[in-house]
Amino acid sequence: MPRIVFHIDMDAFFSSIEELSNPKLKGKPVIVCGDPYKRSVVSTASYEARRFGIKSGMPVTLARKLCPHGIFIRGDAKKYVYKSIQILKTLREFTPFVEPFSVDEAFLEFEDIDFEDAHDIGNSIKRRIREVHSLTCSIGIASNKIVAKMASDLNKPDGLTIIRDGEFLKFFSDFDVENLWGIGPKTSSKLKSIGIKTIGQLSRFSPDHLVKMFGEYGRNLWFIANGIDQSPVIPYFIGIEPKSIGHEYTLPEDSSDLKTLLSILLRLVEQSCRRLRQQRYLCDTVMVKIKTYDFKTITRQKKLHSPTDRDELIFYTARGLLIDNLSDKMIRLVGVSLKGLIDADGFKTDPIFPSEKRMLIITDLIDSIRDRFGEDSIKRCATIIR
Ligand code: TTP
Ligand code: MG
Repeated sequence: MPRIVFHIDMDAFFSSIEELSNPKLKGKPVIVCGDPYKRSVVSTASYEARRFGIKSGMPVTLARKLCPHGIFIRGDAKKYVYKSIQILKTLREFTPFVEPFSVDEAFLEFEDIDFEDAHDIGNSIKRRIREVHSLTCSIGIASNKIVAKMASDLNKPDGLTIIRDGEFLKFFSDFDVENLWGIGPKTSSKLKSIGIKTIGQLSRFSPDHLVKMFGEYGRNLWFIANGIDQSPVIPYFIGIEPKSIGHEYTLPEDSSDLKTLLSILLRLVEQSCRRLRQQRYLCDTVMVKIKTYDFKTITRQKKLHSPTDRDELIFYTARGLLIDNLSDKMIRLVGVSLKGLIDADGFKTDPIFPSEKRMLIITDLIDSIRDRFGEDSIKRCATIIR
């Protein structure tokens, strides 16, 4: 029997969890965002709020205009990740082949079942998630990941969509190419420039021609447009290694004041390094992200002399990257990402120079004060913006 793949996507995940914590929110236009009183963006919105045009990624100021009676809630990542892990446990009751895909998505794979069985299993999963977690999800079922993923989006919320072999184009032929999973705005506009607007048109286009245009990726495009995909479902759960650790910050007001920007950068470095140490990693590359007032983003990275988890060393590199890449444009957002993570255990060496020793003692002290009294209990003067 061919394999059958399920894609599970929770409905309005963050806002549904908020409704669980406060049942009075049920049926109301709930909008989960960063700090609702500062300049932040919408993470997600309940389906009631979406009727007013609220979308993920939209600035909160615009969301307030579209939905003035909306209930704006500051998101709580820890709560959502906790729930996400609990849901994965429930999914594992059905098969060990569960691949967590994002905070609210997972792929499941079954062998030795047909689409009739898959339909029943899909309904059982929905029932079980409702029973255990009081949440709804949408499920797509197909014989591969790409088609299952696209199917789960077809009947949201609380949907169950099965796309059997050979039916992909029946469902998606008239969809815009940009709806194909994995296709970004650049690829879709390049396709449109040669007259390929729909998935159906792309599926009929010559794969060789696509290879000429896009290299080997062109052949993939053709496969995807025909609903062909052989990527495996990779089950994993514990010990997921992060690829990077980072933080970013949208300024309350655009600024080009170097002191302010460096102060923000230092705080971001501190936050990132603290997570690095908590998770017992060192990093060997620092990346800085700068978004200017006109939403143009640049990222620049630099490899360190040796792997570290020390605020000062990482800030020194991050500061250089920031200063070298500032123009006269006002800045909207600054971000820091620490990459090339390696296990700190077994790599760390004791500092030789007194200045290094001092740095180590101070960082450890700050960490222990924060562990005991909270993240904001102690601050470097340089991170306080006046
Ligand atoms: P999604 O599954 O894309 O959205 P959703 O679960 O809220 O709604 P849907 O019913 O359409 O699936 O993303 C899952 C969560 O990830 C979402 O609840 C909030 C978060 N998220 C962001 O924080 N920013 C974003 O831009 C997006 C798309 C999601
Ligand atoms: Mg979702």
